[in-house]
Amino acid sequence: MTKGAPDHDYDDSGLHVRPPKGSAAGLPGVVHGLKDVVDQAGVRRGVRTLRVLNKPGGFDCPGCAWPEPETPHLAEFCENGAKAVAEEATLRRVDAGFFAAHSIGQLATKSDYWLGQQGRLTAPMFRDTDADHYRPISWDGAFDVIAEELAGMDSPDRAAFYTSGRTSNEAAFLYQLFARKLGTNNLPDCSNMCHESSGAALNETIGIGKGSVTLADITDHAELIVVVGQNPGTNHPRMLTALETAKRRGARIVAINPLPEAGLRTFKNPQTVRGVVGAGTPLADLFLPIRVGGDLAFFQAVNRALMEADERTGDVVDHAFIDQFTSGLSEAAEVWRKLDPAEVAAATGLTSRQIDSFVDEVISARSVVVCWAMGLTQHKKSVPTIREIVNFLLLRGNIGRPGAGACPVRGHSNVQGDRTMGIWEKMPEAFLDRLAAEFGFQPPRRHGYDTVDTIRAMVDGRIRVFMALGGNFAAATPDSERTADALRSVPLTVHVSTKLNRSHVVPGRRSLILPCLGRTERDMQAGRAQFVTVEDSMSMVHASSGNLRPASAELRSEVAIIARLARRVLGGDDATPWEEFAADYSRIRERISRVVPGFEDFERRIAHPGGFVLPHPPRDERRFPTSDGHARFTANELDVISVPDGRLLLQTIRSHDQFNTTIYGLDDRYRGVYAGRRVVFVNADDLATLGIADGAPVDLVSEWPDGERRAPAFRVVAYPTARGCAAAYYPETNALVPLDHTAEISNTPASKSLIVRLEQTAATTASP
Ligand SMILES: Nc1nc2c(c(=O)[nH]1)N[C@H]1C(S)=C(S)[C@@H](COP(=O)(O)OP(=O)(O)OC[C@H]3O[C@@H](n4cnc5c(=O)[nH]c(N)nc54)[C@H](O)[C@@H]3O)O[C@H]1N2
Ligand SMILES: Nc1nc2c(c(=O)[nH]1)N[C@H]1C(S)=C(S)[C@@H](COP(=O)(O)OP(=O)(O)OC[C@H]3O[C@@H](n4cnc5c(=O)[nH]c(N)nc54)[C@H](O)[C@@H]3O)O[C@H]1N2
Ligand SMILES: [Mo]
Repeated sequence: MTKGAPDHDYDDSGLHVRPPKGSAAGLPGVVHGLKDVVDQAGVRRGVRTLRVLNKPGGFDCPGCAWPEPETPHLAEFCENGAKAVAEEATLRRVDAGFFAAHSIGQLATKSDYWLGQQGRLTAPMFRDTDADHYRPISWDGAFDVIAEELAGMDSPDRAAFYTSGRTSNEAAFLYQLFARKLGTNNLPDCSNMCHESSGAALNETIGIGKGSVTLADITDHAELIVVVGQNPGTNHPRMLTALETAKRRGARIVAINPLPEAGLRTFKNPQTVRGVVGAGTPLADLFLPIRVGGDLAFFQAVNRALMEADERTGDVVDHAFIDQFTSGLSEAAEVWRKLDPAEVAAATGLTSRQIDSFVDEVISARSVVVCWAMGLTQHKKSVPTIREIVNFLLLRGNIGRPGAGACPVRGHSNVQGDRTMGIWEKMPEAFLDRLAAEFGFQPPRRHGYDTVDTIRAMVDGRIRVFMALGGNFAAATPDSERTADALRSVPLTVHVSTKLNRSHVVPGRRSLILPCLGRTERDMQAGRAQFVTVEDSMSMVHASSGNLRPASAELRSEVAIIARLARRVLGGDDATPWEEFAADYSRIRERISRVVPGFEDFERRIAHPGGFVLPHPPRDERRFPTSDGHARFTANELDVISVPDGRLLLQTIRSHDQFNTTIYGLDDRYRGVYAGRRVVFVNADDLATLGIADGAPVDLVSEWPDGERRAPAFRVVAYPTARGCAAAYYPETNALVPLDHTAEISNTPASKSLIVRLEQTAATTASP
């Protein structure tokens, strides 16, 4: 392969660029969403599906984890939720004939977009040792292959069981039980790449790794809502409805982001006449175009300013709250006192005027909610940054009262629930004790591998079986080429999936694809319709049941797959009633109610439309179950990323037409990019300094001690991002992220801070 030549198709030949949009959603949003549904699923199936989306008695949207309001709109979905549904409800099929016609080698040259567009998987498929093609296999045959490989391991830690956050509570609970009965805590999940930094920071400082607000805190109570490191217009569109409600009753909104994202500026609510035909609601009162990675310095500067204001007036800091509920303020304040304004300016790219106007907003607001997502969690210093946001909230007692608190906005629709169910490589001892008591066995106590450690173990030949319950491990993880090689060396990979994706085409030496039901589909077991449960970003647990005919009669539910696999592997002597669990999911919920705190009386409470909320001690009673029983201020040392001359700090983001590694289409309407994805957004002044023209073809190159990494064939787009920064889409850019470039403490790939150089190429190398 020549330098810079694409290793697979790029679908970018028609790429063109227009000015970015100033507002989000409105009628075009709905039209785009509905078009996808009708194209893929047909009119009748599409309408049938969307009617029950996010409604009591219907299914939970397979898109994001934003909560549903108590009284849902007539159509409680958004453009991107509709696209997520269309992907699943599609009438296209990937069947045995498809695999006979396409070798694995051929499929590996296809783009992620192409792979996803082929449709739903229909039958179990098996790649025998180093074979060119997948061939059909029976379900029993597939379970035999897995059982045989697991039986050949010299230690249960030679297996790793990945989970992606669409998995239901019931399936997740069984999956972790199976892994632990087998004897391993190797339960990596997508959360390791997502909100792990939030969990780590919140666990340490407030004693629970989940957000502390409810939807009403945002819609009805908060006086100031800070949206930092998040692009809700694309990734949590229904959040804009909540922000609009807040705005209309007089709340203020501040957006902190290196990019002027459309949804943060004006929202045209498609559910209202005003939003469809009018000018829409302006959302952010203040927009701070911060530099990538500048948030720790920013919040330190703000906290210092709040302390100084308090020294003058005595009423800025909530002394009563701090005295009664917190510890560690003096150590934190010591760091703020030493803060160097020049360093703050370098890190944030903001003027002191801009920082002061934020401080004014904060002092005038009696209650503040801070919302954040991947813009904060995927940096080297993510955990200290989020701890610093907790410092910020604690200073004014902005936690555990109406309209105030921390709101890490989760990604996958049940990623938070999967954690609650035990999908974590280091579940607390108390959980393992209760699991042990309920199921009469000794779960392993040594911590397992997270996502990055799983890949390291693959590289070292320490993994014999890699199983994934959903997701797209090969495309979502960093260091794409090395990770693909690592996956190819694993003796057996197993993917429980709905759609074809990259992970299937960089298979282990033997590999299984096990096709499962999706959220939208009817799940019949033992003649009775089953429902599953999920937990949203605000700890609300509710039921979800699909209504569509399954894409193929051969599909099994995730629960059924795990239960049958567990029985086959653990044998007839295992006392767990796997068959009963598979036949009646209420039997699983009964066990969950005895193992997981907050789920008491689960079956009765889940019958309530809209479900129930899990306990959260800081939110409910200002109780902080930390190591010292207090909400903890932390002293976070500032460490400003220094970017050498001629280099940019690259963040990797989602376009408006994708769900993680699933590419819905090739447009990013809000940012003005059409018919292609290989673009890099750079500030026009930086382009002038670098001597690169808008539209120029470039390779992105990142430099590391173990060598360079290259993502070839991009086009430069002059864009109003913060100076010194750049942005490009994921997963195309994962090749630039070395495995060891991770956040401190959380070990999350730092895929939002990559120092890169743009290397001009003679002409575009996009596919012919
Ligand atoms: N339609 C759709 N919905 C989704 C997803 C999807 O792919 N498509 N993915 C789901 C998942 S799993 C997740 S985790 C969420 C992700 O939701 P987001 O976190 O909104 O997703 P990203 O595209 O990664 O956007 C990161 C945002 O943070 C900003 N940012 C980057 N670096 C910094 C920084 O250093 N400081 C600050 N202040 N801002 C920064 C970027 O400019 C961008 O606006 O969305 C979920 N919902
Ligand atoms: N560079 C960079 N890398 C990133 C990120 C980033 O911002 N930048 N974001 C990270 C984040 S936040 C996340 S969450 C991860 C995402 O990592 P993953 O969760 O592993 O990836 P997804 O793309 O969400 O997975 C999509 C696949 O899930 C399968 N699927 C869909 N629905 C179902 C279902 O109901 N059941 C089953 N069994 N399978 C199903 C389909 O086969 C589909 O191809 O990526 C991470 N990687
Ligand atoms: Mo995520």
